[in-house]
Amino acid sequence: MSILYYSSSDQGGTSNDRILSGLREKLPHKTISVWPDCPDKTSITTAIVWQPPIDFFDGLSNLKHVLSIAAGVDHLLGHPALPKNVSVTRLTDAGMAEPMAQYVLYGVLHAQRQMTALANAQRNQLWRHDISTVPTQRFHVGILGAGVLSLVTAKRLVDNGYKVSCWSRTPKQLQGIAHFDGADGLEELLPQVNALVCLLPLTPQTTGILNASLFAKLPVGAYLINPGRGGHADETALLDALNSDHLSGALLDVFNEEPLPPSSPIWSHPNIVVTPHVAAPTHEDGAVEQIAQSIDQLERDEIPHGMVNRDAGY
Ligand code: NDP
Ligand code: OXD
Repeated sequence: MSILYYSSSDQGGTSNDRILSGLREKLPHKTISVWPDCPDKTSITTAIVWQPPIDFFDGLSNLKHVLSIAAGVDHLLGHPALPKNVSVTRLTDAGMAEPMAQYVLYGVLHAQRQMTALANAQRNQLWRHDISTVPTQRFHVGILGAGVLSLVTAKRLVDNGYKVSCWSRTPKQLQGIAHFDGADGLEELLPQVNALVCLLPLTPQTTGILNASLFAKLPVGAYLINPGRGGHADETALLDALNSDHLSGALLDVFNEEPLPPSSPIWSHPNIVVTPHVAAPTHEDGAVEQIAQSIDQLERDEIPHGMVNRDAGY
């Protein structure tokens, strides 16, 4: 088995060199080439990638497995040249759940303590003593997603006293967390929440889910936290919902176009906090450990925990 490695960038402080050297240390008997420097493309059976370029798969005629150096696989499943017959495996937690839970907790505190209104008051030298806070046990956080990152995040919020509900495609029983599923479940959940968190994968079904119709179903003053993917949000509809004061603010980590272009009105919107796709960067040691384990399982014809259902899109 020969491996081909490619990563588009050192995202969120993650060092690709460190992942690569970690993989070489962990898999000493494997040949690991770094795209495009690959003398014999036909020897490659496994690819380890983040955002592979358009011609990455050219000539990889014996490719069997592709492993994502990320939790999301939209960068792969949306690739027009990804061969149909290869397996796709992603990272599951691998050190990302903790920073994600922390990021969302920060956003929820920001929303609950009305930090958007208070920061705007400071800019205008206004002593806004009238701004009040919803008590923690009544502050309801709705999380779109009930997967690996959502559940750790939900538990962190519950542990901090918040009322939490998760929404997902399939029904579930969750301890201490209310659960909603399907289109009807979403309709029921949205009007109840003070803050909405999007932790969905980007699939054809979830693209544009944060749109004008969804925002209209949220109560006035609700706050949006999106560390999922930029493609989940209709950014124009989001700006409209903020400008009409239907939404009180948003914490956004992901955008339709990344890096967020200088011309985007999102940069300077007083009610938006922008972070540059750093909510939960890939943890180098966690990624190396899990990728090496998945390769080992794939070689033994076992199904790794992070094997993606290509039909479902995640
Ligand atoms: P999982 O696959 O573990 O969880 C996905 C959840 O979304 C599942 O609960 C799934 O439902 C639900 N879901 C999928 N499609 C639908 C749908 N059509 N309707 C309703 N629910 C749906 O993913 P992770 O928790 O590991 O990661 C989630 C996403 O977080 C990643 O795909 C990535 O986009 C993003 N991410 C962002 C990072 C950042 O730094 N900003 C870092 C890491 C990840 P069900 O349980 O029924 O299958
Ligand atoms: C991921 C990400 O999906 O970093 O892991 O966005």
